[in-house]
Amino acid sequence: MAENGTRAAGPRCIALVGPFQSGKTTLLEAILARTGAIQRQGSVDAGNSVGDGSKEARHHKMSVEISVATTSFMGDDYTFVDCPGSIEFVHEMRAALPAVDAAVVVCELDEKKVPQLQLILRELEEQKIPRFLFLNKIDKADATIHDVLTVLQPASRSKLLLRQIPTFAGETISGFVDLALERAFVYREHARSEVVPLEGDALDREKTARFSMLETLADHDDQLMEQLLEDIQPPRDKVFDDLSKELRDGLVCPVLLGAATRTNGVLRLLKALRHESPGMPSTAKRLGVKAGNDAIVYVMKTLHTAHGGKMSIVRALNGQVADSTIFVTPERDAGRVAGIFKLLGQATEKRGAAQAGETVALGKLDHANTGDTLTAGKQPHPAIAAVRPYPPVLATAVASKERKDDVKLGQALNKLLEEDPSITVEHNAEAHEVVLRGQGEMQLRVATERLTDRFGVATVSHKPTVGYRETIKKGIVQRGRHKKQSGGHGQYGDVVLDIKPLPRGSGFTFAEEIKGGVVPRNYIPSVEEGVRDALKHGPLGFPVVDITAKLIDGSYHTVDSSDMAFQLAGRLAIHDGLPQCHPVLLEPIYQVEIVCPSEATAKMNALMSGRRGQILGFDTREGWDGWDVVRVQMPESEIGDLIVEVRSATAGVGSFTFKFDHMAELSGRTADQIVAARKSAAA
Ligand SMILES: Nc1nc2c(ncn2[C@@H]2O[C@H](COP(=O)(O)OP(=O)(O)OP(=O)(O)O)[C@@H](O)[C@H]2O)c(=O)[nH]1
Ligand SMILES: [Mg+2]
Repeated sequence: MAENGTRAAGPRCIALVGPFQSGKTTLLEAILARTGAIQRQGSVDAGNSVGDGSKEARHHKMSVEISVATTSFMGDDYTFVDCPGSIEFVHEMRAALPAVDAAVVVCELDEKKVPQLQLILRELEEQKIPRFLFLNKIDKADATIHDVLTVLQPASRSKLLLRQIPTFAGETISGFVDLALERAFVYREHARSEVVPLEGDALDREKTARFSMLETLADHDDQLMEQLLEDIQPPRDKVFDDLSKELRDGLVCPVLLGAATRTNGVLRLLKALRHESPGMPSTAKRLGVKAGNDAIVYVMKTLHTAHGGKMSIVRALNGQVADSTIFVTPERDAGRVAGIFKLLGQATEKRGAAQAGETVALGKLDHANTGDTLTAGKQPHPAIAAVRPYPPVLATAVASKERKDDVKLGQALNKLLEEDPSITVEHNAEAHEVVLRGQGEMQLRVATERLTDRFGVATVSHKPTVGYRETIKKGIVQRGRHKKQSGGHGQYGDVVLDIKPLPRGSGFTFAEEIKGGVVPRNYIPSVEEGVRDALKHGPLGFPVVDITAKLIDGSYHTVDSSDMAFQLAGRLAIHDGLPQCHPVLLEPIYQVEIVCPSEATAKMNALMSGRRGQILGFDTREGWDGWDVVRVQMPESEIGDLIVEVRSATAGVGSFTFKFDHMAELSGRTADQIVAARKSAAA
């Protein structure tokens, strides 16, 4: 896999990323049509595109997972990884990115989408992935197109470099000039653009734009800088060399133009990828892959298909992956490959061994997970990346519609988590709930759809139970006597408890001070058991905390007393005593840390006060120019759908993390409503 001049050879893997709905899946379709992998260019709107082939993606007309398709162009294989743009599915992109050679960031000239673009570019910048911008939907653009760099530059840390400028027929864009080639093209729908003479006004504009492109390149090339200063035209090869070198080093991000729906600008994009994007050797270096004979692959995605079982979409980073290869990770055996497949979206085609650089699906690697670095042989290669999902921000409780599916639901959830590691499942034993946590409403909706469509378990969802508690404000000394005389053997247990409130966070403590054996020692644990049991549902209906109960007195009967009778006596004392102790509701308060662009900070402030939030402070966000951190304390019940509002106030980019802080007393109308709701649910 020698590098040919500056051009990389061999298979390439390219991510298509970008803000929501910018046209990534349409661009993939256009690329596949242009390179002959498909006969006709389908569309997302018509529901016949190669990407977004899953039932859920078709249904929502948006990408909800990566789509992977391999095609060939001028003798090389290219695998494109079409990533969802929605922030809720960002983990799909983040997990796939480490193994790609470069990314094409599909964007629009829309100021509102710049913060989203910034987030995505940030991810690429941090992972050091060379990137092109593809300014899509050029068919809808008008003369304001001249502002491209002014609008988009703030999103990028590296310098944007305009590679092409549009040419006009009246008000509409009819073609473009490629500034590196110095050649003018006129777009033709679904066909190659036509070369036309570069003359007149277009030539003048080309000269100016080309000069500023060269200036940008010269920032990192002194020799070019001298040539520019001395008015020497640099040779075209030199310009191309600089373009690819500076792209690969992440110093510049070239901007290309096009319209995916019309296949415009697609061939130029492919040529730029062919000439400028790095290939496996550079990517292996970036990832620190230690070359040897063993096959090394990185798992970009895990799928459970209806017919093929588990599939791991991998990029081969080194060596050759043959069928039946046994893989290991640094922690465990990953399994034996059963089938190697070429992917074209949902379509799979069995194929032979995969070489380094190729992106394929491997069948039945039972213990391989997304993000794993797998090695054939006994010496596991260290993980090339560790992409941890963002902490979840929204939760929903799910249950199988029919009891008989409970076991099946458990299995389905395991598969779901394998497919989407940015979802977590928690079993709330107290509320008998299975709580799914994830990145947003749509992701959780898609997750429940998958449970039904892919894994065959119909489910119902509801809001997860908030962890309310209750406690008491004053103490009492309370007797509990259980006495029954029903024919033969009777039941007798009698206790006196000294019940007192404890400071917040103390939980429950049981003590005893029995003198003279009025309650025999062997019954004392039963009293405690009864008390603990009664505390599970206090007078308000919630678990009781922060109290102590001390057994101070009681009596027994030599024949009729039993463990059961003393348990009941303990329960009775609590049951009768607590309502007189001024019970109060406790609600969980969380420490919430919101990150948002500074212009949204004031809105956050208002949002927080509307949700009983207490602002603790503001700060600038470290390492993030123009972003703030807002620290708030907020009740758990108010965090429920907070993310929805945070996103709508921040063009989708704001987010937060939260952790439990303390329990706080809650009284008044809100408390009454919560207690009433609990009572009616229990009835
Ligand atoms: N006018 C115009 N519309 C386009 C173009 N490319 C895509 N679209 C439309 O934009 C919408 C979104 O296209 P998609 O390809 O699904 O966008 P995406 O970036 O894959 O969306 P997500 O994956 O959900 O983020 C669709 O209605 C497309 O038809 C284009 O070049 N011009
Ligand atoms: Mg898409």
